[in-house]
Amino acid sequence: MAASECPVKKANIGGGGTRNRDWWPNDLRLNILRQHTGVTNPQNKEFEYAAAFKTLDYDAIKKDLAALMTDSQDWWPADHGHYGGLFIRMAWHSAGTYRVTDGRGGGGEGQQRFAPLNSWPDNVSLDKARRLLWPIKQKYGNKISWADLYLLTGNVALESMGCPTFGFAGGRADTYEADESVYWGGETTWLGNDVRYDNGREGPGGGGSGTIDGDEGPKKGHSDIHSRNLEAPLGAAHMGLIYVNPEGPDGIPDPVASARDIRTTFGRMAMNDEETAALIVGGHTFGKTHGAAPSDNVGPEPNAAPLHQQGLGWSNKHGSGKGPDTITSGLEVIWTSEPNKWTNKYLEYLYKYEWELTKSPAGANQWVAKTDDEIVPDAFDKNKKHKPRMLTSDLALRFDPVYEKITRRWLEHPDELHDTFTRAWFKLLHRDMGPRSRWLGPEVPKDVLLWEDPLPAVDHPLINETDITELKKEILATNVDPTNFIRAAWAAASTFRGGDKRGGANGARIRLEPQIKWRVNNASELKPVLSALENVQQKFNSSAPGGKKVSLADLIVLGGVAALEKASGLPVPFTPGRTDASQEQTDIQSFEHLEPVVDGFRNYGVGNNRVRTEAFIVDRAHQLTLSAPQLTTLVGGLRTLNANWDGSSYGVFTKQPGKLSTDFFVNLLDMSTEWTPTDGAEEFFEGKDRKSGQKKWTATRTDLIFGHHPELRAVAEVYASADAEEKFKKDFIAAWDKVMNLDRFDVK
Ligand code: HEB
Repeated sequence: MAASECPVKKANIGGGGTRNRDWWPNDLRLNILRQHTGVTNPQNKEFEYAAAFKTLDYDAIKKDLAALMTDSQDWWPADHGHYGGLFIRMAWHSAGTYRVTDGRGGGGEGQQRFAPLNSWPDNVSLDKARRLLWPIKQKYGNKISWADLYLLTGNVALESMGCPTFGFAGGRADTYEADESVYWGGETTWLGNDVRYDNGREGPGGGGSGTIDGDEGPKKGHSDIHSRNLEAPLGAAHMGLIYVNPEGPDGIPDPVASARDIRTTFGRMAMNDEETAALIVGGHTFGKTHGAAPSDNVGPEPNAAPLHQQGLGWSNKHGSGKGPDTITSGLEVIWTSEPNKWTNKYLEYLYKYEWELTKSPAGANQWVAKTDDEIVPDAFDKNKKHKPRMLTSDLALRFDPVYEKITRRWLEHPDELHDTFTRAWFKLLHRDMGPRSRWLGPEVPKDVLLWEDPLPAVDHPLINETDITELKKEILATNVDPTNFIRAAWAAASTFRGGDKRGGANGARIRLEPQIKWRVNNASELKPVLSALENVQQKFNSSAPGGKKVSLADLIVLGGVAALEKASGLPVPFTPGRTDASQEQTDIQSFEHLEPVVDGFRNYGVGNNRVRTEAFIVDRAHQLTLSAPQLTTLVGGLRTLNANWDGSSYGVFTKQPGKLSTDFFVNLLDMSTEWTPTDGAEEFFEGKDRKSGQKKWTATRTDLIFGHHPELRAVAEVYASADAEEKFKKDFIAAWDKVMNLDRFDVK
């Protein structure tokens, strides 16, 4: 980009000029650890969204939303007199960015208001949908977040068109700035996909799963649409799309190849073949697509649009620019003859007709039924009728043999389609909400679903202070090295990911498949710890009904607490109330996505030529919702506690391993030590005394980043100072306690 195109670099005011990120684009990005703070949030400090939502007149807002469906506005008239299709698409695009691979994306934060999502090519016209909702948002104010409102509106749209839903839960608090944490791909052009397929490869287990990256480094992929692999953790075939190209992979109208892309991308969203097919069939039962004329009529997206458009984008100079002249996707399809009604007509037409490739008025590939039946009503002109039409991605549901088997069954059994669709829709909208204790409102379904990672309810009195003291003594009296209790507690709790609020110590799933087998959990060390805790539990638990009991999940965390008290000499808080999930309550395949490939907190694994090792710990700290100071405290503390996954001494810069101290920081910043790499990749280092040349310490990149990165070093200096001992211990214990309780939505 020519300098003249970037006025910001030239702006001679605060924030202007060439910035650090321009000079050093590969610098470690700590900005994701300081998002959504009180500084950006306009609500009062005391504001609690859950409490506000409980005061919402739920029936009244649903009535208002139902009325809005047919209240067509001149500035954006409703197709067929009903906004249902548009609002379903809004809700689906809001939730549909979720990917199970890293738990990020999804509808949980109201991010469709912010860039890049507000301006994604796939979100054209949803700026209008959101704006249609403003009067209702304004009326109910803080009682409903935008995040909840987008999704609830999709639900009400379905209901208003004769499709009873599976339920709805509120509870998604809004954020007030763009979420910079999500990797949306490395492409620099909209709708590009060169990076994601060039670097793509299947993760362990293949078939659409995947990890952020393995330690082998990226394999060279290829762009053959029949065999290419999509880079993890991505869930979309192009930069700026929710899932796949509707015209077929890279625009090639090949329904079978389209099915392949659909399976991969919907699989990344944790949907199986049935759920995927049901979502597409159910969704495209409603509404229409918009491609009245070539897309060069369309102006810039909201984020690039002129100021006076006030956040709306894609102004369209074709005809009236709206209603029958609307240009959204550039495709021009109406799937059924009753686009405002829940019917089985999508499947009926899909199988009744043969399909012929044609072009939309905008020149895009789409399909038209080989028939003279003009049975589909025009969206605005009562005297006009059309032939049924489909997208390449729709035909995938007939021409892929697996989808075909499923959709032919539904052709005969529409009730099964309704059941699968409404359950999959509910999952789509709620997949990233975390445990049921966060689900609010009168429409929370009673059925317990495996994907919610269910936990049994507490069915016994909780342990009290006396019990806790007693149990801690019992734990420390076992023959297990206390460090191993710290490792086990950390291993259990640190599976949490803020993105979709899964994982954590509750449920004691660390003792179950797949976690018990994860290499990072070092089963040969972990198993004896768990059996020692089980012995303590058996001794404590009373068999009498209503008698005293403690869960293993509580004991795993309490073990860490007891060991940390011993190592620090200070009291460590503990909040009981966890329960133990069973293997049947644990979806093994779904939990595999939580396995760390690199975990700097435990000095596990190394990066690759795209993601350096130290970037992984920032990614993980973000999942653990930690700030940069909390990250620093925890790493320094865990090293002196000797908590590396395999007991190695990398970063254990202390003469007294196992004791909580500031030694990590003191020794890291000690100028008498000189560091040199011991391998070509510069992953491991040796610290020698500058004068004597004697070897003192060994370290990883994760350890040394705290001396290298200016902001992390600034925090490390605070903890290395002579006056820091007490502050450090307190900060460490507070951060530790935070991590132990990240999943305790039941007590927050
Ligand atoms: Fe859909 C629409 C594509 C899935 C729902 N879509 C649409 C369109 C397109 C599409 C292109 C058009 C837009 C405009 O306006 O133009 N999709 C697609 C694809 C896929 C899908 C490619 C994957 C395969 N959907 C889906 C789902 C759902 C949906 C899953 C839900 C559930 N869509 C929808 C709706 C609509 C659409 C409702 C309509 C809208 C209106 O009406 O406006």
